[in-house]
Amino acid sequence: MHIHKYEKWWLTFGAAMLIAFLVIVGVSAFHGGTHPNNSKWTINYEKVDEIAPFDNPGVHKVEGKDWDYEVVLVASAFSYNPMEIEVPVGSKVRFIATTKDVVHGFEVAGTNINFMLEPGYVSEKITTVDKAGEYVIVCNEYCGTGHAMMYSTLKVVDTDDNSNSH
Ligand SMILES: [Cu+2]
Repeated sequence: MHIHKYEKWWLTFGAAMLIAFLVIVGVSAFHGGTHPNNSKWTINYEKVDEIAPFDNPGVHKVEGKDWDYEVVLVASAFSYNPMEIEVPVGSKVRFIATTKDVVHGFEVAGTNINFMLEPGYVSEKITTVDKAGEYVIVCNEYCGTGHAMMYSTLKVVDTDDNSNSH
């Protein structure tokens, strides 16, 4: 069977792109830790304020768990509660988040912390914050007229306990 030269180039290009995309997806999933949320935890989105732990949003230090801090976060048009999150560098943090109204995003810019917040579902992520700094948290799901104003801040701070560099 004769295959035209250009056809061969095109087949090679197509196969190479397929391999490249699979490598990118594989590296981001298994090395970068990018996975879809399993969304097994559901909630009545009309009663978020009354249901634990969302009746007490904020940053909570916890004992006897596999993580050091729990960040309970409630999104609603067009803000996050809490407005600002502060955790010490090196701590293991469990983010627990949901929305009271429409779909919102929760992306900590420059990290792989990035959830979609869907009404009726709780999104979770356990991660270690190992780089000090101030990160902007943005809503990356268009949620209405105030969408562009919807942001928050994650401060990963160097505390006296674990700063031994100076
Ligand atoms: Cu938004």
